[in-house]
Amino acid sequence: MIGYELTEDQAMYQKTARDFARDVIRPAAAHHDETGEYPWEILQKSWDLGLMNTMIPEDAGGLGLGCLDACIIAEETAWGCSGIGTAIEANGLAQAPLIMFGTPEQKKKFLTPMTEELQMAAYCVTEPTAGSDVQGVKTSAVKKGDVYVLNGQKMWITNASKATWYFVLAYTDKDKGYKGLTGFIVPADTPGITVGRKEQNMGQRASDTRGVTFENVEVPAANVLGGAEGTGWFQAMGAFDKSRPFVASASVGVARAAYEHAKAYSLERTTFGKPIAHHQAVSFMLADMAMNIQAGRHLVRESAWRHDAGLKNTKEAAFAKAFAADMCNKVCTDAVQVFGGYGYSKEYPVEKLYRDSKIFQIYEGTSQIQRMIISREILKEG
Ligand code: CS8
Ligand code: FAD
Repeated sequence: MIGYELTEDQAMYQKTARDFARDVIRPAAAHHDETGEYPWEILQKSWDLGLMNTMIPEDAGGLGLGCLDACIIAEETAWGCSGIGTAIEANGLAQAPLIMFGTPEQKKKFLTPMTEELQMAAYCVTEPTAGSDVQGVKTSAVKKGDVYVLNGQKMWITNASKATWYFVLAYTDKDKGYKGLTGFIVPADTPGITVGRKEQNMGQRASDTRGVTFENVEVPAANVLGGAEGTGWFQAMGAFDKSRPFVASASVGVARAAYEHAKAYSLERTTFGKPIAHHQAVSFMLADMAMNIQAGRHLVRESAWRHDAGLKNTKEAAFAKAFAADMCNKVCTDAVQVFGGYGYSKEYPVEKLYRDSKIFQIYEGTSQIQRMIISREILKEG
């Protein structure tokens, strides 16, 4: 049976998130875009409403919501401002390896406090010389007695300077290839950690992106995620199967915002004696936007549904991520087009959405890498 209706609970999360995005996030979006100021107050309100950390399991004190629920919320939050949305969703990404692979003790130690007060976390995988090629990371962890000593440099880390703890991927045995990678939970105040300057990004400027350096950082063996060396690769990749659907959903939210602005403007702006919405070239742009946003949303929901059902969703998560990111970029470009000269101005909302959209084709695996994943998965199917 296929059902497209949201459950009562999902409709409630959607409404809560939609109202919050309209009343709290959107009015503050331009300020955070201009200043790059981290949106602490908004995050606190979002935490108070239960819109953050939604997938923390009930036995660790959380709501234990599914990936589909998180996607429904992420679309709304990103509709309000995807820079603020990314700050929120980065917690979901950092928590994903712990939720999926952490021991009960690790979940209690690092996830439960996030249900008791506002805390941020970060997922530290990318390095200055290795982004798409995760096996190319150089960070190492050497066991010395009861601790591992971490050395290396991570780059482009969302929430880096705000996080209480990091998920860090490091080699414990380089000779074993990806089977020599281990995941660590590292408290951010551990001596030897240095956080870099805030990157001045093109879009999503409310979000905090920085490098993080680990210099002889001692991490207790108890913080090896899942308790076993050599399982980090599967933790890092498994996390993407959970996070790519909600990142894709954020792209749908940004595209929806751009479409709504374009549609409203096209009904107000007149040329040649009629609203531009009634010129077919414009109305077809709007039609394509509406159609592709809906297609993206369906891919998001199917990929998240599979994850929640315990089915492998690597291919579907990549479908959703690639399609929604590319779709969002096209919709935002066309929204600028519909606005004409005004679309190019910072005084009008679509300029920000256009800048914000670009990162969706880069982070969480580029659009090229998603196609690489899809092609591998479909060829395996025979
Ligand atoms: O390198 C992998 C990859 O995913 N690259 C992209 C990296 C990426 O997405 N980075 C994002 C960083 S986080 C971020 O940007 C955050 S944005 C800010 C927050 C936003 C709000 C949340 C790759 C390209 C998929 C794989 O590379 P390869 O080195 O070629 O490895 P493979 O040969 O494909 O795989 C090796 C083995 O691992 C198995 N595998 C691969 N993927 C999976 C998943 N689940 C389980 N197992 C997996 N997903 C694969 O089958 C191989 O197994 P074999 O038995 O060896 O055949
Ligand atoms: P590269 O891997 O060097 O790729 C450069 C170009 O080559 C891309 O177009 C890519 O698609 C293409 N390319 C590479 N290999 C292939 C191939 N085999 N076939 C075809 N094309 C290829 N990382 C984290 O770990 N945690 C975070 O929280 C995080 N947040 C981020 C926030 C922002 C704002 C940004 C910009 C990045 C963030 N990242 C994060 C890193 C992000 O995931 C990487 O930037 C991304 O995966 C690409 O890696 P790269 O920048 O090294 O590009």
